[in-house]
Amino acid sequence: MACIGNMMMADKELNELQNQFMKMDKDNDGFLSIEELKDGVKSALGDVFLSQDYYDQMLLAIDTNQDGKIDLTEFLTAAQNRARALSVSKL
Ligand SMILES: [Ca+2]
Ligand SMILES: [Ca+2]
Repeated sequence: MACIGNMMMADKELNELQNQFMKMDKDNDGFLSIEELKDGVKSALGDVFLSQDYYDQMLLAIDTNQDGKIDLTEFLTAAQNRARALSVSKL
């Protein structure tokens, strides 16, 4: 697995995110496709409508190596960035 050692994240939180990633990865190929991302967001947020543009932007933001799919490292980085943004906004 890619090095995520310098992430300041609790093991429990990391485990939960890994579980979430595996749940979203329906075909178990180790990557989230845009379709799997959509399904994951839908099951997390309920029955909301988000435009194709929104998902395209989301994929662009998360997919740092630009291979068109999201690996675990990218997923964890995105989750951590979001957590950081949330904690900053609370200050
Ligand atoms: Ca997949
Ligand atoms: Ca990628």
